[in-house]
Amino acid sequence: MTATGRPIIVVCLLIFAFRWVFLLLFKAFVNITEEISKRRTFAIISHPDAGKTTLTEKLLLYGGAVQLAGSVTARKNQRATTSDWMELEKKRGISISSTVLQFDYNGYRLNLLDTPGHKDFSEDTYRVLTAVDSVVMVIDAAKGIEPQTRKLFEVCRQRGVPIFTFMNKCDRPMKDPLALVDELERVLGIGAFPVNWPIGDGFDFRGVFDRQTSQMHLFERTVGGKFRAPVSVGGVDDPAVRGQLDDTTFNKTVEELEMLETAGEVFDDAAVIAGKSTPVFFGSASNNFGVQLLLDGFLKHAPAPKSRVMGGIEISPTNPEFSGFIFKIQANMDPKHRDRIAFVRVCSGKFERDMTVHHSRSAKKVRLSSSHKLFGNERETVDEAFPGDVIGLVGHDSFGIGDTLTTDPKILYKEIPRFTPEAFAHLHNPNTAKFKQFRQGLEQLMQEGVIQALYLRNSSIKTPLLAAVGPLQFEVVQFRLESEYGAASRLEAAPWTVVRWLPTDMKEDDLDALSLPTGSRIAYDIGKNPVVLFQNEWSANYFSETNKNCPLSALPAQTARE
Ligand SMILES: Nc1nc2c(ncn2[C@@H]2O[C@H](COP(=O)(O)OP(=O)(O)OP(=O)(O)O)[C@@H](O)[C@H]2O)c(=O)[nH]1
Ligand SMILES: [Mg+2]
Repeated sequence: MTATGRPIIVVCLLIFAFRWVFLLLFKAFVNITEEISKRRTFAIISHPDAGKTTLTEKLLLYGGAVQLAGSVTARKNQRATTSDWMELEKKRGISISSTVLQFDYNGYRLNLLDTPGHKDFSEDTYRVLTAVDSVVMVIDAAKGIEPQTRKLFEVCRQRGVPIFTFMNKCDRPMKDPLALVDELERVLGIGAFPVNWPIGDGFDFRGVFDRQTSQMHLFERTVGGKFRAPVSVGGVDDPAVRGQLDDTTFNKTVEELEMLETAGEVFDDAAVIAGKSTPVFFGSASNNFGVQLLLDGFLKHAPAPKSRVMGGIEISPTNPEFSGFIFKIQANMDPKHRDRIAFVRVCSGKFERDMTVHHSRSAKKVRLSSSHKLFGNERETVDEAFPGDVIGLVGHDSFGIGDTLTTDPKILYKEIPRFTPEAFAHLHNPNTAKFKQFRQGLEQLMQEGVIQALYLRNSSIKTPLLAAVGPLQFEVVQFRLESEYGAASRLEAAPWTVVRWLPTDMKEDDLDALSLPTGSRIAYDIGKNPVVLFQNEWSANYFSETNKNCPLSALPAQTARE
């Protein structure tokens, strides 16, 4: 036998001896690839009140995940939606915190994240955007693109996230649909392809024309939009469909459709996946009009989980090593279980309950025994999860937002954005007997990233100065302290609106030597990094003029360097 022939025989013998191992590995690879192809993980985003929670609710109804949609208006009767489950959300009728809902539909596993629209809660929304593979952008068809939608869109564009657009509230007098599509292109600078087109608007909104199948979908209203809307479908010339429309509505729709056809744009899947073009759907979430078409159209074109690039290394979802990162922490979701859930987006490999992983923050090995699939504030034990899935882990106090969990310690995700606080206040405990609950509640809310704590330098005040992105977050803190920890609190406004971080290597003497504008104060963040609090931007600029050797940063040094 030749010398070159021998190694080949050895390899063949090895393959034969370990054929079961190879077969098992191959099967596992096929299995994970198949599971990934079924996953669609997306967020619903928009300006406040455009109808995100209503749409979420209706997607659950059409996805078969709930039998009866809990209408948002029904909150008055204390019946909450699945998505807005917090006490304060029910009371105020606005979303305060993002919600994860996992359900199966048509062979897909959907991980849907409903986000809050208000800018004071945008930190939560932005974190969610790191965990999804696509978004549905909801626009109030009467208002067009509103400021917060534009900001969120920018974040999606920077991340290259594919965007699907739902023009909602077509049952109300709306802007001209051609003008709405034009606005997407002009204001957001993105290509827009209307997948369907509204037939009539306001009270005369009758349905939509599906441009991909050339079918008219005429809907019937159901009481309170609780059940799926009955629909009759037919071509433009179908007499049964034509007979249901008045001449004006019919002619206007046909005319607009002809104009769209003349423009000659075609659906470009690659442009959608690259985030350069958005498919546009029209409808009315509260009336269930166009929801099914949105869901089916979304699933047809939305991407499955893809690779993530971290520090120049591409981590494929099919990588056999498990990895994921924590993008949200929330305590007391279920009054029956007063515990804390860390939300993990699985990025690669297979998650198995009881597995041991490397935890990036502590650099320790941890066993993940309490894992859950989430549906609003309801949870169910989950034994395995695949890339794209969002799971909830309970019982790990050392977990923080941004942490990576992985079986390969070389993988480290740095996905989570940080925000500069713009609202400041002191929070006092008026009831000394409740000191423990007050402190425990505050610590928990800080871990969730709802607020940050700053400590004024040379101050006799013991309570920390709280810093938040917007003042509504203070309201949430006070409400949650009271309802979840039984601790009342008193808020005292602070005079600052701007915080800037100083170089971390500054010594106490250096701080003494700084020339501070009137009304400014030095403080320390939770990591003992020095900051300066200013009354306004002007004051911060003045500081930079007078302290030329002391650069200011809008974020702590570590984050700013990343
Ligand atoms: N007429 C009409 N009203 C709607 C429609 N969809 C939602 N609404 C109403 O719009 C209001 C806001 O709806 P939400 O779903 O709470 O809006 P949201 O975008 O989740 O709001 P935030 O989460 O607070 O930003 C509610 O009163 C809904 O009933 C619709 O299709 N037509
Ligand atoms: Mg909402």
